[in-house]
Amino acid sequence: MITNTELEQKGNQFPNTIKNIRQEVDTLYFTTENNVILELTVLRDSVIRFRYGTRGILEEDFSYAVDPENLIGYNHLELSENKNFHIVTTAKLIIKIEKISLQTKILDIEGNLINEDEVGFHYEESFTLGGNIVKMNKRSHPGEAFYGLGDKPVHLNLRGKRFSNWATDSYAFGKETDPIYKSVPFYIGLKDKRAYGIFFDNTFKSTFDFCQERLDVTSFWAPGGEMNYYFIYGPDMSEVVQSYTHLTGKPELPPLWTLGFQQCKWSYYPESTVKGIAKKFRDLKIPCDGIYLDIDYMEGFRCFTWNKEYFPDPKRMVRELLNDGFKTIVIIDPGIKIDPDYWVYRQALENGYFCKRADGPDMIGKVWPGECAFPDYTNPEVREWWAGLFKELVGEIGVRGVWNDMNEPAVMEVPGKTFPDDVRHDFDGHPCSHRKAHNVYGTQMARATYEGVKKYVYPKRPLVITRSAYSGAQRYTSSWTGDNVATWEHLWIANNQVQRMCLSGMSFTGTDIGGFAEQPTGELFVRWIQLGVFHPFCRVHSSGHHGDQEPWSFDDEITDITRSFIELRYTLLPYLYTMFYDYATEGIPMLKPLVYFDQDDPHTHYRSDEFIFGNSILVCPILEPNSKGRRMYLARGGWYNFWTNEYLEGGREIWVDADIDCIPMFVQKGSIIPRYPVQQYVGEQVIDELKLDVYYAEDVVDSKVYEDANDGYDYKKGRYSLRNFKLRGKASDLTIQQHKGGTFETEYDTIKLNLIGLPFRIKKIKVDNVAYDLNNLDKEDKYLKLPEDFSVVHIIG
Ligand code: MIG
Repeated sequence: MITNTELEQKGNQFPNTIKNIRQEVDTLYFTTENNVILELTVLRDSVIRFRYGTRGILEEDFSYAVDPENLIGYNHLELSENKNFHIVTTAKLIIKIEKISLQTKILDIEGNLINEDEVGFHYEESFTLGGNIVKMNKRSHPGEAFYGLGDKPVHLNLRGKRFSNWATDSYAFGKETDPIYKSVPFYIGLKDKRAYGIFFDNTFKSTFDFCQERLDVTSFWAPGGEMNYYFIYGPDMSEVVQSYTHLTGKPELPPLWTLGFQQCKWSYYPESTVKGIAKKFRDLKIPCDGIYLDIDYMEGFRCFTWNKEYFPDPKRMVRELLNDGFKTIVIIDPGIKIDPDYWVYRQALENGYFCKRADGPDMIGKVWPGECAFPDYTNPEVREWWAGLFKELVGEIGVRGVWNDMNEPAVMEVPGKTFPDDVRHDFDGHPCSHRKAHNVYGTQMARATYEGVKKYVYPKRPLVITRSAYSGAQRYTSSWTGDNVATWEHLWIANNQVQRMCLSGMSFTGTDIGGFAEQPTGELFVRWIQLGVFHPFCRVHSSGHHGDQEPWSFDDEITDITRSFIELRYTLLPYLYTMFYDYATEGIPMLKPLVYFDQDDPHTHYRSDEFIFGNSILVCPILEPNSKGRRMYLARGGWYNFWTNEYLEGGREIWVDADIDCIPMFVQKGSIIPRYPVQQYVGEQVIDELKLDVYYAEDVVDSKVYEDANDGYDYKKGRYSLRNFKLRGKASDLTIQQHKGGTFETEYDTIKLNLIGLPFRIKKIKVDNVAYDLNNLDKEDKYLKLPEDFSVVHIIG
């Protein structure tokens, strides 16, 4: 027998001595004697790309995740050498490349070691599949902590564990199930108070090992493609996350109603049921903005059709729901039913838009409609066609949002629950197998959907929700965490997942509140609502056969508490919207894990229950039944109990009372929290005043409120209102300055200040240098009423 022993037995191969260096503007090429190339690009002083080729070859450069326009702007780049190393110096980093091994060390500009290769880049040639298995080993240090990686349903700190990234339909997944729906090959390391990030932009099934196999090594690898990673330096975790989000893209502002409450079910049908649910929300005065139609609205699960028996006149229904403030969102799956009489199937077939097997036939698999074929969304022409399919659904019928499910892609009754590896994809002109395209399939579907919804919902803004995602998906879509379960453990998972997604560039995420599978008790439901109203995407969803899961499905007490928390969310809409504005403009995560908030405090490194909602509200969910409160860690700094206004110094564990109608919640001193009145849906009322809850601090604290027309694109032409506040507190006075930007005129002309925690009795107030009649303060329920365009208010004790 003849065997190719050389190819099969080479094992791990390592770069050897550097023989040649070449520089092209911001990029350096180091080539070794055995023909390994390291392409090192300085994107920013603190963002360096490392890319390795073997046999002297680099692949054609292409990424779905990275937005190339975001990659400019370093201040300094210098190449030097000493006996053992070539040295690249930027304004923030020193990168040493060892001459005999190509191994790298990265130091900050003061010379502190941030990250270094252990054996560094190595590879194995893959005879069976072609190309290389590409590998990277980094040295890890005791106490180094790791965060990120998308939707992993585990503790925030990833140390001691190994994970893979391969989008997987994971019905009723559990704590530690891996992988699940999303692939975000980005992690953050925190060592000696300094944070850095590594984004391994490789779409194959990558694996990350955080000191599990070897206590002092973190490694990552993939069975194909290139070793291609971005090193992102902080030293603050916030800078790492913002740079990563900048690199992989930020979303546009969503319409404000998508931050309102959303009610979903598998499934609400027929029309009378949908209407009945909507009416009940209004009758019970529980605010709600979005109502969702799951797969049963379609004719035999054919996308872009309606079951006319259940929904005889969808356009009328959607309009009537809208008249009552409900926006309709429908599900669209990737599987297209094989049916020669079905126009969507025929169009795709005739144009060759379906994914094909290696030998030519279409990829056929079973999903809800039965046997289906699947559009290849990695083909730009297919995406354009797909976008056009939303013309009737969105443009004519008036659907406002689309929910993409099953896009891992999920296939029923087959091993692996997805496409076989040999399926072919266009990959935007870089043809490849499913091994490479699998993890981006869902994102490219959501992207095509986004383009369609955006076009036909114009001049309004679109909403897309996806289950599967790869890094960068946040540019097009929001997401939810898939099929969770109505258990207390899943409430813990939900809390960790949404925080993790926020650290991973995908803030606009929520969980199926109450649990998708099985049925929650009223108590679990209400504890989940109490957490869910603080998640950027806030939707109740559940599977039909497990009973009802509307706010009124339990008992009156649960209904009342649920209402009060949904109302709380609606009063906080301007705060949420401002938070989204910071995310959309600067990549700031909407929720901040405690470690992000205060990485210098080691107590935060293993904390995951507590998080910061926006910039200044610390929330800690109740995660156990029969609780009257809980112990929690109050982060360092000064905090006011949201419910009692009691002031506490943080940096310690405390017991907090929180009976069934309460969640532990604290506001950071110096904050100004904007509030709207309760509305049953966004736009129900003219907002005739903005309330600002002002939490006194003997300090100088900045805050802001962003507002615009809540929908549409006028804000891009400057028609927004951005109020920047500077609070200055002293022992016996408090001043608040306002600086207003943008040309949007808010509807209200009054701002009402609610002063909390003032350590002195007010003797005098001046508004833009005019004395304010203190008698009014008593009349106005202790609120200080100011013209909305005030410049400075001075409160004197
Ligand atoms: O195979 O459309 O995660 O939210 O309700 C199940 C029906 C398909 C899975 C989604 C879930 C949705 C359900 N879908």
